[in-house]
Amino acid sequence: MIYPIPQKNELTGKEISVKSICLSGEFKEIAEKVFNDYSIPYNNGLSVVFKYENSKETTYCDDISRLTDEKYIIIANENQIIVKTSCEKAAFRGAHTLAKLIAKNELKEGTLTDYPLFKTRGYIEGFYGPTWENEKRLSVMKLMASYGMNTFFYAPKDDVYHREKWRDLYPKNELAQLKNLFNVANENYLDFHWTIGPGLTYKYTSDEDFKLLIDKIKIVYDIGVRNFGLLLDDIPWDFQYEEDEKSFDSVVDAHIYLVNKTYNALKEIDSSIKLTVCPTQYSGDCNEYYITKFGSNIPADVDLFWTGAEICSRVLTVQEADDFAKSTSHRPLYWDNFPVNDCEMFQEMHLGALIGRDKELYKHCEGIISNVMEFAECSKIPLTTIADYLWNPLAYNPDESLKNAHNEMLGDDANTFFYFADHLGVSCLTRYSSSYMGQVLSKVSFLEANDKNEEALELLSSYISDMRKCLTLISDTNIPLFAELQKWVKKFSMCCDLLDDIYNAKVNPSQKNKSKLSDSLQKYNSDGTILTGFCLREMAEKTLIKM
Ligand code: LTM
Repeated sequence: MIYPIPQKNELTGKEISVKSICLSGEFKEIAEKVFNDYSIPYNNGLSVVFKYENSKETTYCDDISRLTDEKYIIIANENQIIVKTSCEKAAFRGAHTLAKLIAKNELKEGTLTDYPLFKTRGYIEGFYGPTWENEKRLSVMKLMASYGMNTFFYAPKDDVYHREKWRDLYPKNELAQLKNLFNVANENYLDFHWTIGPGLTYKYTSDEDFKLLIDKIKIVYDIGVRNFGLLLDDIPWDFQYEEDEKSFDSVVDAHIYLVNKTYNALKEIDSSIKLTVCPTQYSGDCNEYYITKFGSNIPADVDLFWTGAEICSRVLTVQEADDFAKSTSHRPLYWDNFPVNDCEMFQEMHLGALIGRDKELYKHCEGIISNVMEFAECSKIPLTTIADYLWNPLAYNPDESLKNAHNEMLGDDANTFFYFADHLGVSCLTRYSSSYMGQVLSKVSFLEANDKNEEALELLSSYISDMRKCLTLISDTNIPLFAELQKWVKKFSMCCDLLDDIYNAKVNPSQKNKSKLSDSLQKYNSDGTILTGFCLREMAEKTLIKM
């Protein structure tokens, strides 16, 4: 199985074993770059033609009744493979799929027709906390593009030039970095959106502030960016300046005024500019005064961010998307606050798969943009599942997608890593975690209840040994993913000690072992880092009671 799961995979004939290929056709160069990334030789081998075709077959998706520039068709037989697309972006997508099929030895004769269901699929660096290093940004971009995402929003709350010092221009170096980021996004067919959040200090009645805002946007325009965002989230609900207070009936009127003025100024610079806005009320029931008035009074082609019923929403539903569209005249562009773990979520590590988003949501919204964690490597795991869901929500299976994400990140170590990842599923999407540990510990209790103590101890001991192997693996801070996880690794180490003490207390219920278990339980509980579910504490407490 390859991810994201293609829409119509009818490659069901004879297996085609490919050692190397020979690329030709209009999009040969794009394909070459992709095949390079998968280390598949592309000079002497099976003929693969990346063919330009602008027809209904290559641009129209019947089941969603819309045109797309991301559709591709792979026609494979043992003598030749043809990839038909109408443009570069679609060729890039087709090349990734073909390369994955070849790399996994899954290529067969037949036809594969593929396109995404959600129109806008991406992520936003929009969290509070240390901004991502540029290298990390580039690496996440490449991976997400290979999973079919098409959008990146630049909005780090702690980039001072984005929010706190929005009036200041980027120093030369930082602007050059931004340009590099924009270029890499382009190379990977990701729409790059640069955003600004002036609302902490912006004076709505000030011509000077407006000029500063547009001048700053112009500088980013000059490096090539054409998509902009005006973010008014997490700013005061009352006016900061007397003049504003006198001039506007309410905050929403000032925000509408600013959005329209900005929109008109940007369209004057270049009519192709795209504007996205984040309102100050960005979650709720959709029928509140602010959001209804805001949405109804800004241009129809301005995309409107919405995080759902809550700031970090457990579910995103078709019903709510339709309610939003009815009251704001805009289909929501979801700013999905998963996997982000900033602010009060700082003790959690959100490594689970995306769940709780309706399968049919793609028909009712502009798209989904996921807010990431300050931990870039860690973010890749949930983001990979998000990319899968966004490409093909109808075929999306969270458990299988998560397994693939682990394989993508860890290769052969994925099975060992599982013993740790089992505990990192808690987030706004679910409070349920440690599902495998729960199964093992309840089996241990069951065996004990049936007087099969030896079997119970054997099972516990073998589980502890797997956990210890995992601990050795994840303690290697040379691996970037593990380096980011050290706070949770420390707690995992305490968890292994606690399991050892439970085991020893069961084997020898002495006073010494009792107090050791009691101490390590206390130590484990007093560390605020969130790791295992209740099953571990329950076993420790029950063991103590029995002693
Ligand atoms: O969600 C939005 C629109 N804004 C902020 C984000 O920047 C922040 O990362 C998340 C999660 O804490 N919550 C917000 O309110």
